[in-house]
Amino acid sequence: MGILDSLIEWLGLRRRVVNVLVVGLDNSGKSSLLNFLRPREAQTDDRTPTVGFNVEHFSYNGLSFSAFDMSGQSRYRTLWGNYYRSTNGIIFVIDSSDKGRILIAREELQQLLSHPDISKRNIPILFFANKMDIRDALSDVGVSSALTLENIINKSWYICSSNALTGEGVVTGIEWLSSAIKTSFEQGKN
Ligand SMILES: Nc1nc2c(ncn2[C@@H]2O[C@H](COP(=O)(O)OP(=O)(O)OP(=O)(O)O)[C@@H](O)[C@H]2O)c(=O)[nH]1
Ligand SMILES: [Mg+2]
Repeated sequence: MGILDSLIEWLGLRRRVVNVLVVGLDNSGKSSLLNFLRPREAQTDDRTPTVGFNVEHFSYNGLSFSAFDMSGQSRYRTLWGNYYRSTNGIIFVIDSSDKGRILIAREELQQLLSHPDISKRNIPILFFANKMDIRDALSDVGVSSALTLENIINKSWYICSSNALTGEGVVTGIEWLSSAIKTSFEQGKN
C-alpha cells in the first residue's frame, strides 16, 4: 500500500472491503437476515430458497461488506468450503425453532470448524439464533448449548437471538461482527 493509500485509509476516507460468508441449514433465514440489511427501498418479500449462492453488499461501521449468502440445501453445502479461504468473518444462522435438525446444524458447524482454511485462523463467527418469534423456539443459550459453542476456544464468537422478519437482534449481531473483524485486522490475524 502506498503512502497516499495509507493516508486515505488512516483518515477513514475509504471503507475497508470485507468478505463475510453466510451459512446455515436451508430455511434457517439467511437470505431474510440479509434482506433486512439492504436499504429499505431495496428490500423484497421474495423468500424463494437460494440456489447456489447470492452476493449482497452493505456498509456498516466503516466497513464495506460483501456477504456471500450460501444455499443451505444439502446438495449445495459442499460449495461453502470454496469460500472459506477468502472470508474475513462467518455468519452461521440457526432456525431456533427447528429442534429436529439442530444436530445436523451442529455437524455442519463441526465440519466448518475443522476445515483446514478455518481451523487455525482466529476468524470471527457470529451465530444468529433466528426465528426467536416462534413459540417454543430455543433461546440463544439453548442454541449455544445444543451446538456446544463453549468448545470453540481459538476464535472470537458471539450468539444473539434474531427475528429476520422484523430485524430484531440483527444490528446487535452485525455491530459485534464489524468490531470483531476490525480487531482481527488490527491484530493481523485475518
Ligand atoms: N417466523 C419467522 N420466520 C422467518 C424468520 N426468518 C426467516 N423466516 C422464514 O423462513 C423461511 C426461509 O427463509 P430464508 O431466508 O429463505 O432461508 P434461507 O436460510 O436463506 O434458506 P436457503 O436459501 O434455502 O438456504 C421464509 O419463509 C422466511 O419468511 C424469522 O426470524 N421468523
Ligand atoms: Mg437463502
